Amino acid sequence: LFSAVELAPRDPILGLNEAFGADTRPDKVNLGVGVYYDANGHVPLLRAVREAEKARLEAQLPRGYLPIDGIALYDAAVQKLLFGAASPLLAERRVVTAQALGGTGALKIGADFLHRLNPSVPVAISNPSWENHRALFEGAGFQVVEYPYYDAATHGVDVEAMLGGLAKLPKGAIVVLHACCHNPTGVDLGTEDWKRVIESVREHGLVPFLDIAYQGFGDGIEADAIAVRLFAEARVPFFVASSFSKSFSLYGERVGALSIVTDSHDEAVRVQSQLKRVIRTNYSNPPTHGAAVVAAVLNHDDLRATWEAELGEMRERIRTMRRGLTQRLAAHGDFGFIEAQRGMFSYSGLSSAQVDRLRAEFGIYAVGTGRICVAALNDGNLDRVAEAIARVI
Ligand code: PLP
Ligand code: TYF
Repeated sequence: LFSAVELAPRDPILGLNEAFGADTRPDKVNLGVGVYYDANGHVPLLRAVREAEKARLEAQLPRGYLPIDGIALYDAAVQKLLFGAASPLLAERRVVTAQALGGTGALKIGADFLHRLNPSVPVAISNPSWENHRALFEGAGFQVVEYPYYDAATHGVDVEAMLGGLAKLPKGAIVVLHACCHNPTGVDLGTEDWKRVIESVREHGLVPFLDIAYQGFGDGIEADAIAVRLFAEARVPFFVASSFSKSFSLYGERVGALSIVTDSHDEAVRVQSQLKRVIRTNYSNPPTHGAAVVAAVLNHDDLRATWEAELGEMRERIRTMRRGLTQRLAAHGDFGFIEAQRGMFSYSGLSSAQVDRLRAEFGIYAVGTGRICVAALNDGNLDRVAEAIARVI
């Protein structure tokens, strides 16, 4: 049975983690995987999460199955975070939300559902995009193509090229859009750019699939939802995969959601029934703990205020590290783009050979494309990282 099975390539990012773990140098630094580390280099356990967990533990609840689409209070809280509490879409009950296994699980059930609707359309992802986007949509049976996005010369988005790429897609094509804090480049569309993208999506009959894995890491919870809010106003059907892995530091608990915006409540009821079928045949129903914690925090004023403050601290710390790296590299060129980029990542411009040298000579791990996770920098490693980068460029 297995004699002809070939060895699969390692995930380029998660594979780096394994190499980092095996490195015995005490001053090694992992700028590879997209995880937020605190000032002491640890993955934080947020105070809001700790308090909600304590209450849950004390309540000694039974462990029955959840509904197929998860905890209703959680799904409702996700909707308010994404669309805004006062959104007419929610009042009109046009949004279907299902708890999912992280942002990845949300993308996957969305992809499976879309494939049942129309398997022959292509899925367009940004060039470049998160490594898993292509593999995930190909795995769901779609052909995956790219639309232009990053402009290395300006360290920004080439909006004209992007719009040109979207205009070439066939009607019904699915367009995966990073709603904020683009992974891997750290460069986002501005509000006016989003409006043009939405016009193009409408004009060419495309199906937008927003991926929002870093809400709160750019400018704030509300500000980072701008793309979702603009699409909501545009009266087009769209998908949103959201994740609390980063914003609640709950990576391993697999807490995310898929939201589908439909034209009417009647449509929403039918879409929900089909989405539940997709979920049932994948994993039956989602796990309880992470979503229960998130729901408790989001639905409790004090806990929510604590979480918002903690998320703000994470956002600010990343900004401070961006500024610090830009300043330390100033003698070697204009690295102002690192400070201007948003979210956890920066496309540093380092070549694959320079990244190799960083790892071999300095024990500093980055993705081969030059992506660095700024959220892994701290006062203890910033000087060393800046000096090493200066040496290899
Ligand atoms: N989408 C993007 C753009 C990401 O960077 C990530 C990161 O992990 C995900 C989705 C998946 O999130 P999760 O870990 O919740 O599955
Ligand atoms: O881009 C990152 O580093 C994060 C974590 O297959 C990640 O999104 C990376 C690869 C992967 C799953 C998660």
